[in-house]
Amino acid sequence: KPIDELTIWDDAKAMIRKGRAEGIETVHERLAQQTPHCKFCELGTTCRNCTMGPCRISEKMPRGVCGADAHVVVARNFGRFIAGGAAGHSDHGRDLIEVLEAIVEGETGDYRITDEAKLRAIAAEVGVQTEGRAVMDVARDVMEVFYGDFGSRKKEVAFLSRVPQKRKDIWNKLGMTPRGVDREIAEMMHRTHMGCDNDAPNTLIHAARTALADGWSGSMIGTELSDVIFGTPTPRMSTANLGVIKKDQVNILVHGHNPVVSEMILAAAREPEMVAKAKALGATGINVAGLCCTGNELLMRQGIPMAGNHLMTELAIITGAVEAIVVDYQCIMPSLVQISGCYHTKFIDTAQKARFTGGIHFDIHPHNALSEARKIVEIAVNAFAERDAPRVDIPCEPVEIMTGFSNEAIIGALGGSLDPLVQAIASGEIRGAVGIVGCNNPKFKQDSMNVGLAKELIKRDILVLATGCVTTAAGKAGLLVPQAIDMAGPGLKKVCGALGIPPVLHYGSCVDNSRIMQLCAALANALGVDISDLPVGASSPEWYSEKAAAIGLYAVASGIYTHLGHPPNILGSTVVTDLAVSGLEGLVGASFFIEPDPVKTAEMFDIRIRAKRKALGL
Ligand code: BF8
Repeated sequence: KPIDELTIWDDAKAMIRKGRAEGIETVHERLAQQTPHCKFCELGTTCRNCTMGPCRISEKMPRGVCGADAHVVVARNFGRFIAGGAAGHSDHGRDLIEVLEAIVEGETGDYRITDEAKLRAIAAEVGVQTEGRAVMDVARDVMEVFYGDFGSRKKEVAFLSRVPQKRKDIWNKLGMTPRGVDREIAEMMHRTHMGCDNDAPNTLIHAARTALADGWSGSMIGTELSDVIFGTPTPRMSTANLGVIKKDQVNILVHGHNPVVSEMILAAAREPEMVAKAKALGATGINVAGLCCTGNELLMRQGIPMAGNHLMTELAIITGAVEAIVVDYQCIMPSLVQISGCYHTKFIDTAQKARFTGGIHFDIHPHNALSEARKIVEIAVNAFAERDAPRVDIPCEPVEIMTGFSNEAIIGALGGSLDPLVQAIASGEIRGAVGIVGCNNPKFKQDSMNVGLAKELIKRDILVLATGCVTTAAGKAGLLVPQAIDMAGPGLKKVCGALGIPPVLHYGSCVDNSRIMQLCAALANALGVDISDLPVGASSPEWYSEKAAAIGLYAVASGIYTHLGHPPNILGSTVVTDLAVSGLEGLVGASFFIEPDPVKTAEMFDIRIRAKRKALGL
């Protein structure tokens, strides 16, 4: 494809061009090699769950060797897809519980409880006594409650305390109430073993329950404990695009998802002795910049600059100015090892569960995190001396962005309660809100949908909350600064202008979609309605990952009308597809819709929001 069709960004185009000139293969070349894809796999009608197969279902061969039809096969595949996403987010959440345990047990001096007030607030929500108790005692009990969420002994996960009763009643009736994170994921694997759940709708109900365990437990625990340990985000300014990589500095990119390691890298890079070492080698300092969601985590809490989203990760290295890329897990293309090898860049992996052949491995745990982080930063500093200066090309100047919109920060800005927001929605100045979340996918012109949809929605006085890889897209497009109100409709312009905030709010990483769920639940509770009654929506325009599918499904199951820019691999089953795009509406009060055009998508949200407002009497 011509480069202009691959991305909307000049910095990306420049680096794709440079990569091609230097003979470096990226995701775009590999997609071309893999196209056309297997039609059976695209439709979801291949089954590899046993060795009587593998089977492919078609009109000519309507049943697999075991007798499963297309509906069963598609539902099984989709169920496992969701389980993969829920497992990723939730295992991330578990890692935060383990850090909390290390703090409580005195096994680490590198991490601490930074936001005690938030810890106590969460404790109260999940039924832990707080009054008159020492912080470590409260933390220990919270830890036990959250570990319990991963087990099999509960009827429902702890944060269902946040969910409106009407929604919980729906889940109970449908058998969709999430009981335990690991339990739902394991049961999904069990149900999709040959000879178990051979009724597609029944499998999908459990897929929704598995996704809900992610959204209302695994991810939510990840967000909330990250705030407790590293601080609850507050609004601050930062910068984004490849211009955040600095020619005269030691550049370290942190990539992945969990702040547990990247926070330590940042702390080590800020130590004066480390900066002095960098200066001794001729650099002016050490620059830690973010990619993807671990970038979002550090952007939200520490304001580090964002080098890029998913499709920028390879391109960032092609600048030739990256000394080290330090990764934890998820969304890290294995190709980054090869591309790093084309430069002086050190590729460093840090998690036993996410190792990369050819990477430098550090086994990081709560008890050794900062000392290992120092070694990593030292490797990066020393690599500065190996940089090949003539190959360095940083293609642009960074743009400003505003970040740090936690619910606590929003409520603070509103004067202590959600009432002003409720009033702005009631008056129609803010007609509704849509969370735009998720990824890049090389099948889309990079960020064309992410940015296009955000612009269309704010024009219509619909507030946008951005997380994950949409963040950098919105930021690069100038949507994450207060001046972006000039692109918004009159009502949104007035409200955001008065508060000094952008019409597109950065709400965090992908696990932080739990912040959006919490906000929706709080709004519904404030109005005495269900989440499905609110004038809100969710969208993942350029999604690619299992995690994004899990997010979409927990949003729908929570009652939020949800857009996807392209369908999951379910079109081989009319039962599954019909349920996803219409049948779920009758069950949970929301469904998916698939639409590749941003203007048409905005129109669909507009219609939905109008209907919801009318039903609320607004
Ligand atoms: O969890 S948005 S490409 S980085 S999956 Fe991955 Fe998608 Fe980016 Fe964050 Ni979320």
